[in-house]
Amino acid sequence: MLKLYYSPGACAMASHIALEEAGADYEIVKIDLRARQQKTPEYLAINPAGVTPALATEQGVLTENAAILTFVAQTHPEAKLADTSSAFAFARMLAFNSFLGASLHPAVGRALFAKPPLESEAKEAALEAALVKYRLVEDHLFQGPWAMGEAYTVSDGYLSVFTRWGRQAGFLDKERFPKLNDHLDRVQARPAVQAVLAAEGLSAV
Ligand SMILES: N[C@@H](CCC(=O)N[C@@H](CS)C(=O)NCC(=O)O)C(=O)O
Repeated sequence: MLKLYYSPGACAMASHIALEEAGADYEIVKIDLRARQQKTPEYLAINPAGVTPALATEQGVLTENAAILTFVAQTHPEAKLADTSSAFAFARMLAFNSFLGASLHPAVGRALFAKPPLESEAKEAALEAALVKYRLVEDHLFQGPWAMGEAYTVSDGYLSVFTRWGRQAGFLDKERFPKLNDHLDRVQARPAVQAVLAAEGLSAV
């Protein structure tokens, strides 16, 4: 059975949503980031990077949401969580997921979770940088009605992690980011996502 190491509401929720949407046989193990459980020798033996998510599989441990999402989509083709109709369509989804992991996530993470927290001008600059990334998704990368077009894919759950953070922090204005807000509402309404929220002890935002 697959085992997902996650922290509630953190980026591992993308992998959690994918597993649930796929109907995968999996269990979850909570890692308390505030208690620094991600830095314990036990967890570092699973993921030496000391971050969540990590997915223990029969072949070994996978880290990085972008890789876990690809693995889940490819090992559960019946769930149709990725467009595999052409190399281009599949690569375009990887490009979107890579942008989320390598560009949007670090920008939003810096604005919201920098330690020590950013102050005044540095905080404003970080927020502005995060908004530039959200704007890129809203105006260019998001295809609609789902992130990658007509069909729901693993990219949708991944994107929703960061739009949840933005909405919770009060900077994902509905008038400035109508597509992202509508998308988040539709993702959070999905039965699989509601099951994930309940399992992580969270509510829709
Ligand atoms: N690129 C990685 C990022 C993983 C990551 O930064 N996870 C955060 C939670 S969103 C974490 O575990 N942080 C704990 C720490 O840095 O100590 C991925 O997408 O899997």
